[in-house]
Amino acid sequence: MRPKVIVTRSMPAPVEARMEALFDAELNRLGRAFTREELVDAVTRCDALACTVTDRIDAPLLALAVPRLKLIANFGVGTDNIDLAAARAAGIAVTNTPDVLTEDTADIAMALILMASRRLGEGERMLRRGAWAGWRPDDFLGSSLAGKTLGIVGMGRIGQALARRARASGLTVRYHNRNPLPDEPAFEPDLDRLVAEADILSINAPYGPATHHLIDARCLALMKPIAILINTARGALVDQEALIAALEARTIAAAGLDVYPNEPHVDSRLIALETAVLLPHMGSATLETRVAMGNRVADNILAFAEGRELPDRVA
Ligand code: 8YV
Repeated sequence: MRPKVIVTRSMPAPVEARMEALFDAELNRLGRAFTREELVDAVTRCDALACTVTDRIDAPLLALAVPRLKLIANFGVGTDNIDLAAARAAGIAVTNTPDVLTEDTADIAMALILMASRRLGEGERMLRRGAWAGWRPDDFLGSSLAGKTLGIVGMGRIGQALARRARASGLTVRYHNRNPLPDEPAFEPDLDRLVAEADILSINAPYGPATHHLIDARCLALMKPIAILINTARGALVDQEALIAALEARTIAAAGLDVYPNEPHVDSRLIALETAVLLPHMGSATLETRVAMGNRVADNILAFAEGRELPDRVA
C-alpha cells in the first residue's frame, strides 16, 4: 500500500524527498501553517497526516477525519497539540519523534541557563545599541553556575541530558519525577522542596491536563530571590501571569524561556523585562535534528503502510 500522506508544514529537503519517494505525499508549499479549513480538508483526504506543534488536532477535527485518516504522525516529541483520547476513540493511531531531539533540546536548556545567569542577552543588546563604554569591574555581574543547585522537574530523556551538561558546569543536580530513576540518586519526591532549594529550576516535564500550571503563583513564591526559572518544555506548564508578576516584583531573579502558552504570541511585559531571556521555540532547531525528526515521522508512516507495529506509537 502506498498511503496518501499530507505533510502540514514545509520540511528540510531530504525529508520531503523521502516522503515523496515512499508515499503518495502532498507537501505544504504555502510557506505557512494550514488554516483550520485546510486542516479539515487534509484530514478527510489522507491516510496519514504528518503534523506539527502548530496544528491543533482536536476532537471536532478528528470526528471529521473518520473514516479516512488512520495515522497522525506528529513531527515532535510533545503531543499536547493532539487530543490523544479522541484519537484513540476514533481508532486513529498517533506517533511522535522521541530520542532524536534530546541532545539539541538539552543544549538549548543549558544555553538558557547560561544566558540567564550570565546576562548574555542583556550584554549583547547593549553592545549592539552602541552603548558599551568599555570594560568595568562592576558591569553585567551575573551569578556563577559552579556550586549552585539545578532542580530538574521531569527527569525524562531531555532532563537527563540536561543533567549531564549541568554537572560538567559544576552544578549539583536534584530532580523531581513521577518515579525515582535507578541511576539517578538525587531524587526529590517533594516538588515544593525542590523548588525552594533550587538556584536554577528547569522544567522538562510533558504538558497535559495533569501538569497545567505545574509551576503556579504558590510555587513561584517558594523560589529563592536569586533563582532562575528555565522552561524548554511547554509554556502552559508555568502560570505565565504569575511568572511575569514574580519577575516584575523581583521575587525571582530571571527566567529563560523557549516556549509560551499561546505561541507565537509573547507577552509584551516579558519582552520589556531585561531579566527574561526569550527564544522562539528553538529547542530542536538544528538541521541534523529536524531531518532526524522527519525521518522518524517517515519511519512510522512506513511501518503503518507495511502493516508493522508503529515504532513510536503514543495512542
Ligand atoms: C518541535 C517540540 O520543534 O518536539 C517537541 O515537542 O517542542 C519541538 O522540538 C515541535 O514540536 C515541532 O512540532
